[in-house]
Amino acid sequence: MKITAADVIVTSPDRNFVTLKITTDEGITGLGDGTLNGRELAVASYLADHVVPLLIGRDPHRIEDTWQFLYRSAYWRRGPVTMAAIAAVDVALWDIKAKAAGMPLYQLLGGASRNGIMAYGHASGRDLPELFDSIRQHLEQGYRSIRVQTSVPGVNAVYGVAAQSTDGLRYDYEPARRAPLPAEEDWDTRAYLRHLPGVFEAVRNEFGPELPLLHDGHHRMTPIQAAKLGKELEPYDLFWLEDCTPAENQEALRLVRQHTTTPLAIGEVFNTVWDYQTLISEQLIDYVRSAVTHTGGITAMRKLLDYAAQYQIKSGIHGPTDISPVGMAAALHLDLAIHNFGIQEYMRHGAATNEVFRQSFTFTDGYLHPGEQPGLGVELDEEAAARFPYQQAYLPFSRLKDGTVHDW
Ligand code: KDG
Ligand code: MG
Repeated sequence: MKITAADVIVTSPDRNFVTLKITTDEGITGLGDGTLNGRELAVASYLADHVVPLLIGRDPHRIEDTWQFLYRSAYWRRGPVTMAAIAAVDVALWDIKAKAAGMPLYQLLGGASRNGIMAYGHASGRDLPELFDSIRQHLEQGYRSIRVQTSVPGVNAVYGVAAQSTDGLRYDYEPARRAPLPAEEDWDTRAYLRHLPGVFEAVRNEFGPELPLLHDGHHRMTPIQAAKLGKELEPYDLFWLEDCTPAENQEALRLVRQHTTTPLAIGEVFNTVWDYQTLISEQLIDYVRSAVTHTGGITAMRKLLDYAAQYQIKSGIHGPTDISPVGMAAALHLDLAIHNFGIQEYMRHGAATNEVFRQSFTFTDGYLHPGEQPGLGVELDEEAAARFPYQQAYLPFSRLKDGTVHDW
């Protein structure tokens, strides 16, 4: 089999997505996701200008060789743009291989290790009544694990609180904003640290001890602040505390870990196994948060998660709406196959996205399943995609009260 064409499709149904479609001389096609929120066109150019010419004529079955060739022959290594581009190629090749085999992709990864994939959804509210309503809505939609994000008194706009998006410019389901400039948000870590434990106490009192609860600190704390929060949240038995510090400093997690038994999840902004080397080998985290889309695809994620498994660290694959249905499907096949599965993030895409990307996965009683179609189980409707051209969009950023830029 030979690759005869590779097309980069940028579409913006509910938000921007970058999709690579690889076509072969046997008529089998494969899809890969290369979406990098707020920097989509950089990946589209990396693919179209630098990678597509290298793919034509290659044997699509040589997935490992193609991965190593793209990673090593570029000379310049790692980074979110490069690794998203490699991921798009890798996932499209796995899609082709599985379609050629006539099997759903998870079968090629070793077959199912479980019946379904436990997923968590994003509940949020400006105050407790609104937060409780949001949790109830998620339970009604079938979620059995819930991420809890809340406003902080004195702070106008907080990451993850959907009801605060009142400017009409944000996407429905995530914080990026269709506009020529990023939105500015405010932040006060001390106010957040005072407020959050009380919110979790109230949620536990209302919803009982069994419901798995998660929280995302979104990189905003120093190590000692994160240690304090982790310790104060211990009575509320979190499933995980995510991104408590900006973890490009892996050593910072040693300090957090010394002080708290709250499980820690990190890695949605990482893109290779090297970003986790200290975190995994010293058992400083409990869950790997990388996205298949941002970490070099299934080939690289499988190796990363196998490495994590040696240290009893589990998966918690990134699955917000900026991961396209193609990237989500790739995650679901991997989730089903690996032994050290932990949990899968699942935000719902909007109706327009579901029209562009036809999917075969199911969500029943808290569990996702990728379905039994050969390949990934996702089809791209290119005519529908063409109706939604790219729109410039940015993630917000934060400033402290005195005007200092802070981690968003
Ligand atoms: O593009 C940025 C989002 O993917 C990120 O803000 C979402 O933190 C996030 C999460 O945990 O889903
Ligand atoms: Mg996060």
